[in-house]
Amino acid sequence: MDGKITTDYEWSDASTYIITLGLNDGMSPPYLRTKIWVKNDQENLYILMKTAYLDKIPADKEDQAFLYYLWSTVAEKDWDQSDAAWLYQLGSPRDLTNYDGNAWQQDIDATPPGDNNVQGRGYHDTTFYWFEVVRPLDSGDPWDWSVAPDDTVGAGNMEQTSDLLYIGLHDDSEGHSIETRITLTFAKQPDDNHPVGGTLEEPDKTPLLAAAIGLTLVVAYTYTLTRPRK
Ligand SMILES: [Ca+2]
Ligand SMILES: [Ca+2]
Ligand SMILES: [Ca+2]
Ligand SMILES: [Ca+2]
Repeated sequence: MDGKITTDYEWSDASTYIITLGLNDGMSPPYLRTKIWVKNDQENLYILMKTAYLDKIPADKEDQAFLYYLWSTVAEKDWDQSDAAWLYQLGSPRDLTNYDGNAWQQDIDATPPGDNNVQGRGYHDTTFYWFEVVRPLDSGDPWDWSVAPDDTVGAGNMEQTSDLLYIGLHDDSEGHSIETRITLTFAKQPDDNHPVGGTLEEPDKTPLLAAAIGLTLVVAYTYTLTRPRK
């Protein structure tokens, strides 16, 4: 998890998609075209994101990437639980919780204290931001999401006030997030040992419109842990 494609095969079995990040849940510019590599091994979710920033925002070593999830413990209610993986170019990744609509708390500072279950980092070259992240599907930590193969997260409830999953960049110098909502479905391990897909979907950018016409992305099952190394 060094923030880049380290070897030819590291991300070769992942599904790839193009999404667009923006302000206001992705609706307003700057629009940042982002390629996503995504896969799971039934224990962890792996994401690599490559974002074109040139001419849209100035390159900045403080800019960060994130994946966060807001959900409710009561059906059809507003979200009351939150979990985020936050990635830096400089410094260690953070595992967050207790979002109040403005600020997050680190799991390790929560009561009772949780663990940092996030790995990953990023960097920028002269054209792209690159961020790589791993987070468990179910860490056992009360301050993290708990998902399983075959689950779908981020689809939203009827009013889209919970079950919300976001991915994006945090422009620290500007104090705002350039992001978009996505829906992830985790593929199950197939019985016949052939890869199967799940879906990752970018909802329509129109707020409160349930009908999603966005991109459908596939979260492939990965054999990274069992495949012989070259
Ligand atoms: Ca890597
Ligand atoms: Ca945690
Ligand atoms: Ca957390
Ligand atoms: Ca910046």
